Amino acid sequence: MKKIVFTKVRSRLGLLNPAWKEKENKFGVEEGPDEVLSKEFLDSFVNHEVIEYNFVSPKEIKDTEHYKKTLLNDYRQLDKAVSAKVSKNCISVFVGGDHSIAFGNLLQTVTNHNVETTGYIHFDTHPDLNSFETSVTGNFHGIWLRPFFGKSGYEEMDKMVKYKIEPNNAVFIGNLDAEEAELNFLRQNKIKIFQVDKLKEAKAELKEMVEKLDHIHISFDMDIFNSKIVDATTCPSPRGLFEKDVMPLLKVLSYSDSLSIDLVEVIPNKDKDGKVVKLAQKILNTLLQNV
Ligand SMILES: [Mn+2]
Repeated sequence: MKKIVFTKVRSRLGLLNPAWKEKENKFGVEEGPDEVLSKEFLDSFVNHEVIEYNFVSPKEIKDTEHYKKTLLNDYRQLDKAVSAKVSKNCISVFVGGDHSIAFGNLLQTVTNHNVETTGYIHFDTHPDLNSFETSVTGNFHGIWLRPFFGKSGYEEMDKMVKYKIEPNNAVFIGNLDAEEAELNFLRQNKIKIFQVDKLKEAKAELKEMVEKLDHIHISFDMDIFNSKIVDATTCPSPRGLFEKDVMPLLKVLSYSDSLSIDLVEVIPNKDKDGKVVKLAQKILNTLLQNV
């Protein structure tokens, strides 16, 4: 049985300013990891280990330069802590926090696995592919993925990413709500996007990837779901998907021999009846059912 290393990243550092299309800052996404990875949930996995890491609060940030330096420093520290425990043969699961914490896990993936035979599956309403130049908000939660495909506009950060993901091995799933610069970047790199009307095709594509590739990294943002079922998240999505759309795809992915997973953007203090936390746990359980 493979060891699962769960990393709790208590962070909302990806949200320096109110999120895109949101009027004000929301607080509490940094409390997501402790609710999703409750003791009861963790105890159901026999062979597991837990790493905990707290990021600097955005309240401490003075200006853009300070923001970039703080991000760099936090990700270097996090990388040190995680590298000591995660290897090629483990399943690394990062739970956030805002989506940018996934930078730390994907860094592990491209370092520990051969990128030529690694697939990247992004479940999200947003592509997170802005650069520091094109981002309207300047928030790293909309930029973090860019260095894995191109340049983010912050060289030091880009240098941390030693191997890029093959655009051919990347798939985006969700009813995208994206900025023009991000859509252009996706088009230029010919990255496949599957919205709700193409989920049959998505399932076939994921099946092929599971068979063909040695490793699959799944980055799962809870805002892929319709705001009717998930509103306890930073950017609720009125056009988002439902459980019946997403679960069959996760089942297919659970058959991969080697996985790494991010689960992000749960805000417990807005989740009055605990439904969103339960759904987040169900997603992890579905992906990890064959471990
Ligand atoms: Mn998102």
